[in-house]
Amino acid sequence: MPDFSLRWTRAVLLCCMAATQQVHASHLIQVQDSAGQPVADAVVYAETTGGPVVAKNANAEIQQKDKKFIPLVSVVQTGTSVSFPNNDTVRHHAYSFSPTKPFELKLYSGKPSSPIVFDKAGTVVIGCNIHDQMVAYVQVVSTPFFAKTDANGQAHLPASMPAGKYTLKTWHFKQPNNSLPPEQNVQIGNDTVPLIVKLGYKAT
Ligand SMILES: [Cu+2]
Repeated sequence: MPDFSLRWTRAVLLCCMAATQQVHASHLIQVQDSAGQPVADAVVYAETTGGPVVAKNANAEIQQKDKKFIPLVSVVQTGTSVSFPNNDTVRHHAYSFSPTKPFELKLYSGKPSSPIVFDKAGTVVIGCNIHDQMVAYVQVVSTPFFAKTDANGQAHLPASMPAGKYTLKTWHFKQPNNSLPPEQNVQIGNDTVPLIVKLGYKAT
């Protein structure tokens, strides 16, 4: 009997290892806050030494529904056009004072005629002039390799991302004011270890 149980354990271990390798777990990022809690809606992005990359013809959307901006957090590459369709029956007035992209979409219903182009990297905080509780965040990044964490604090960088050295940055809307996203040098490859990012502040 002891012999059997040992063999069984080994079989399970081998099985799990094989499954992990198939998903290229090194593209998986796990974000935790200073208390060790998984952080949802964190933006992770990997920059290369090649310098900024601007997106061509990229589009995104931040809708207004039930007096909320959806999604709360977006990550887009520099050069992306973002439309702001109003799917409420009340009118909204979206604006930002953020130096990265100040803009104003004056009181409107339906879809504003032209999108807003986010042409500079940085953080854009968006509000509504009519509804004070409405807020959205856009993190504009100059790399195509980005992702946002799910409810479990996990994000998958694009599987198409070439193996190599990157600077991995992590941004969250609870990041203390006037601080830069923490960064770390990482090697993206085909190894089985997920990258863990630990933020220096409490985000949950
Ligand atoms: Cu509004």
